[in-house]
Amino acid sequence: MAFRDLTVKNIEEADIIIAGIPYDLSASVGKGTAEAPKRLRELSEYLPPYTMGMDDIKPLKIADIGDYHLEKNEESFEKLSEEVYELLKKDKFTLFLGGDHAVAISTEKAFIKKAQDNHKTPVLLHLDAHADICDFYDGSILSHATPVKRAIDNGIAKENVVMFGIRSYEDQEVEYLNKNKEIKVFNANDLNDRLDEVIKYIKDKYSDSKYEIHLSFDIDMVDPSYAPGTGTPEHFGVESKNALKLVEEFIKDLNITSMDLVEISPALDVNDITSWLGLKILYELFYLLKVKLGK
Ligand SMILES: [Mn+2]
Repeated sequence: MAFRDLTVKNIEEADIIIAGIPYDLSASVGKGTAEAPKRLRELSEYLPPYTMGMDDIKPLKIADIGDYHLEKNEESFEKLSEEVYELLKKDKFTLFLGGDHAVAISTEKAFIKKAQDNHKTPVLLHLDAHADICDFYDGSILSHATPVKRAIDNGIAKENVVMFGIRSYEDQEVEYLNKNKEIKVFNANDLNDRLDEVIKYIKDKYSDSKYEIHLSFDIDMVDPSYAPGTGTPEHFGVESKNALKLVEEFIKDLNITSMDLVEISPALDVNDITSWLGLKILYELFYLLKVKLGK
């Protein structure tokens, strides 16, 4: 049973929701991320529901609703976005397991709409080695290099897009980021060398309850020595413990209501260490969500 000792059948009884989006038709170099939801579920059967600090995660109840279907055309991305929007209306923390980063085009569109319904200001925290702010990439607007640009097109204000761990840029991204300085970019060195400062900046800016926040976590933000199983590895990345601390602090103190975990490729992995890294991070976050929900 996936997510051992944590799952319930009924969404209404669940504290948080998990959905897979096994799609990798837009990855440019290495592929295989479509297998990640399945592999993460398989490995989770072996992961005991305790944190590093021996805290019991079991009071947190998870509904794993299975996988969404996505094809490489605009209709399919639109349909997924509508399905995700219906799911987000349940008003429970929702975790999407990709898939390549293109899946966030749909999840973020749904998130923006739902935040606006709630009269909240949507915020996107983009954790990645890459800015993913191309307008058009590999002949498509629906690429894993375009989700942040699509989120802006779909109504998120540029000053409410923040990037973490970035260390690789296309020409068009450099041009766009130079022209739009309100998009804050922290590179991998910023996180490794002054993590507390970065965390404080974000908490000072986004702790107000008027914000609703989506966390998009591309595993390639983490250094490839910890996370080799990904299609576009970039060296000099974020240390795994710094990645953990960053997302822990965000989940603890910010109004994050949805999250993507994307770009894990089991086929490119070594002894599943990248999938395990994703799962270990998720389980620490599950515990923090449990505490936050008063369970
Ligand atoms: Mn990405």
